[in-house]
Amino acid sequence: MLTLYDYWRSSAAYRVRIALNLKGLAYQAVPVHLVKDGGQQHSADYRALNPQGLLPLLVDGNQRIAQSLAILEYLEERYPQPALLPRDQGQRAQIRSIALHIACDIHPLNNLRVLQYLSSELGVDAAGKDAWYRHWVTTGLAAVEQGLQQQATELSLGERPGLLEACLIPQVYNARRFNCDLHAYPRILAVVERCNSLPAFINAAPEVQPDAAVVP
Ligand SMILES: N[C@@H](CCC(=O)N[C@@H](CS)C(=O)NCC(=O)O)C(=O)O
Repeated sequence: MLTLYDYWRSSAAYRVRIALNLKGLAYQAVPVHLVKDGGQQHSADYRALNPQGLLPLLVDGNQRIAQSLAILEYLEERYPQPALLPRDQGQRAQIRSIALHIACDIHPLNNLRVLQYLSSELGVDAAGKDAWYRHWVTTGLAAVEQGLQQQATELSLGERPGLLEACLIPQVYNARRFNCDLHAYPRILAVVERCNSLPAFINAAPEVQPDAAVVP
């Protein structure tokens, strides 16, 4: 049985939940509350498992893997079918390029600890933090929109979503949570609408996770 250290609102963990569902892999979720108790990701117990102090963390037998993109690539190699990436090398590189843009260039700028640092250490007020958030998310999604326009099909695997959508849908969920205006990104919105009607995405959505009842 696979074990995922998870938090309902973690978009990086949400990527992994989608990928596990797309592959039809059963897993046990262990909730780590990112806010309660000052953030359970900082606890000694969790740090012993993942010194990075971030979610998600996947455990598969004696493998313990942090970093969502490393986890997605591991799942793809270990459980190849159904695939999250196309066979064509060039297409694979294009998809990784967009996924890495989301995971390395957009998401880190709006991560919880970065937002907390802005307010607690640099004295940025709530409006300033929201402006920061929206600036980096919309700038980043503009590049994603252009990348998607160059794709021959709406979904990255033709009729199926894969690794690209596993990264994109959580990022858009975050953007909506912070009221970012997404009207300039029709291709992204079309992909989100299609994916959010599929069971793999419906079942990975933050609001339906068992720990979602525990606020905030
Ligand atoms: N690059 C990492 C990012 C992981 C990450 O930032 N996770 C967030 C949740 S989405 C987290 O654990 N934040 C805790 C914190 O900021 O203290 C990945 O893709 O897994």
